Amino acid sequence: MRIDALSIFPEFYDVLDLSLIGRAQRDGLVEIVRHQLRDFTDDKHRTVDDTPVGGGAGMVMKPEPWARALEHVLETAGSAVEGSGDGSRPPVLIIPSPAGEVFTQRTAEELAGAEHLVFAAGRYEGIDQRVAEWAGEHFEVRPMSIGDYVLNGGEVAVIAMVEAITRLLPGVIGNPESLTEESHADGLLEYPVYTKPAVWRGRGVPEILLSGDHARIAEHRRAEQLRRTRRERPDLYARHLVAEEQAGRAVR
Ligand code: 6GU
Repeated sequence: MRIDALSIFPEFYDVLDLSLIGRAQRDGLVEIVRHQLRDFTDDKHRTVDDTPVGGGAGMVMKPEPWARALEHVLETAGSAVEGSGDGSRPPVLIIPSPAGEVFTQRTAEELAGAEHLVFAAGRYEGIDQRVAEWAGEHFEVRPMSIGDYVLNGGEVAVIAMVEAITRLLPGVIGNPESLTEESHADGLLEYPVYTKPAVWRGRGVPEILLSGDHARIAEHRRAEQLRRTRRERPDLYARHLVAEEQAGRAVR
């Protein structure tokens, strides 16, 4: 997979060189190319923002540097991305925005199947709307939010999305079983986990986990998943009940 990440603060993306994603890059499983948006300006002050047309607070990102930066990505990635050039899918352009579609585990799974992702992190009050319209001629454009709160810019959201997507790529995570057992993999939250010692500061682990009875342990964990999801995420729990009913399974 090829990822291009654009920003006026590309240094934010340095954290992607750490830990599992850092190793995935060194192993050639994913190539992450960072770009400084200001390199695509042509004035002395490398200006990327301007006042909003129609008035209002704050500043808006000018369209031309974004178009030039994205054209540069299309040119440089054209040869680097497998199967690009003719007949293949256009790159996906993800524009982080609190006004976007909410990014979920399902989105991460979908995007993990893409060949080429481009992340355009804006600052200020956002990017001139015409950039997304223009980009639709060259990219599959996806405005994306990572939740119902406001960040100062898209960079932290890009890091979250890149991590959620790349950890799903084959070979990034050593034990792929951990992907199927984790929260959200099956629409439920993960069960609580424990390690040794069996009693710590007067608190024991659930007795059944020490029994060696794998069927009963699985049953216990499933019940814990349901209990936790019902308590912490009634929205997910309601969806789960509907899905179980539709699958014709009895619901406790
Ligand atoms: Cl993707 N960007 C910004 N600036 N704020 C956000 C967000 C994205 N998702 C939630 N809040």
